[in-house]
Amino acid sequence: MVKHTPTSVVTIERFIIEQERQFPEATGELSGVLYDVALAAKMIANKVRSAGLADILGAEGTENVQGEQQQKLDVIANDIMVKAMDHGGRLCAMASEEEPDIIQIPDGFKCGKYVLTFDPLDGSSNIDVNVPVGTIFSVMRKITRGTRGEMEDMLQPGRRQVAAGYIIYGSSTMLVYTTGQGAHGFTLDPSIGEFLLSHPNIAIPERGKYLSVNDSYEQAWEDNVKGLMRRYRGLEGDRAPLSVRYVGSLVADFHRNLLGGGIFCYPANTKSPRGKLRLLYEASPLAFIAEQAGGMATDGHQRILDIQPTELHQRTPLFIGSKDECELANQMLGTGA
Ligand code: AHM
Ligand code: MG
Repeated sequence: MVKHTPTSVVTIERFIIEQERQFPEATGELSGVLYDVALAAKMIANKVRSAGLADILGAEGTENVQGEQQQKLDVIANDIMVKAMDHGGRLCAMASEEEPDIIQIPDGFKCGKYVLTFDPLDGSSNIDVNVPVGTIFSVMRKITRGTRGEMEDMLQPGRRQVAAGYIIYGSSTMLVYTTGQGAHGFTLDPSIGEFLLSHPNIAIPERGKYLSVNDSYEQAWEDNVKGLMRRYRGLEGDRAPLSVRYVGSLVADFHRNLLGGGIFCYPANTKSPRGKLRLLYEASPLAFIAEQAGGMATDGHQRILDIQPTELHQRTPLFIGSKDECELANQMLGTGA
């Protein structure tokens, strides 16, 4: 008989199954949602890789060589997500940053017990200049009684997430996710089309190295935000300055700071009193990952995961990353926590 030696290659599928085994009552439905997200990620990665060819093969609104109309990549990514997720029988509804209303499961398909919210292509304005973009997702349990998903199912605080993650389409494609048992990263091996475990149990350094903020908004910041940024930059003489790094793609900025230590800030300003980023599609899922990695996420007054959403496309100020830096944000902006 052939004897198998233990292998160090762990596919995302194997990892999800092994994590699930720790819960004998699990039905496999959540695992199914995660596989489908991983499949959608591979399909989006494929489109992102050929994005630079769009002008050669036909710009938006024109026909490509196959005679098909070209679409914007964020619309393509949204369609891929919806089509990969709507027929598995595990979701009862979805919501996307790209669509105004709840996306219902089409008639004829089974409705499941989870809802999914996602930003299909975050940072998509960067596509034209070949800068990393990402997909962000969040899974929550349905709480209403009927078969279809309702607004109430979507508007749950982030602490109720059962899974969340992101995919970064960078020099390699990586998927990072959590189900509340740590944050784990997988790198896509394009030669075999599999996500392989590359970053188990990610731990964000307690002290940050990087500051990611768009300081062209400085004039529109409140004084306490200006003061906080001076502290991060070491201008008050009490801390070593953080190095400034700002891609302008949240996923890319968050990912760097998660691995290297640092804080991403998108404060409120007088023009955008609730900031820019969306609670359900961006802040909450990344906050779940940050906390699972030992970091924090706050709006400056309260924990992101404790915010009760009141509308689907709600925005929130966001300070996310290493613990020391987030605590300083809380101290200077409001709670003193
Ligand atoms: P998007 O979801 O429309 O792509 O916008 C979100 C993006 C984030 O990826 C990024 O952090 C932020 O917008 C950058 O905004 P700004 O240009 O105001 O700094
Ligand atoms: Mg976005």
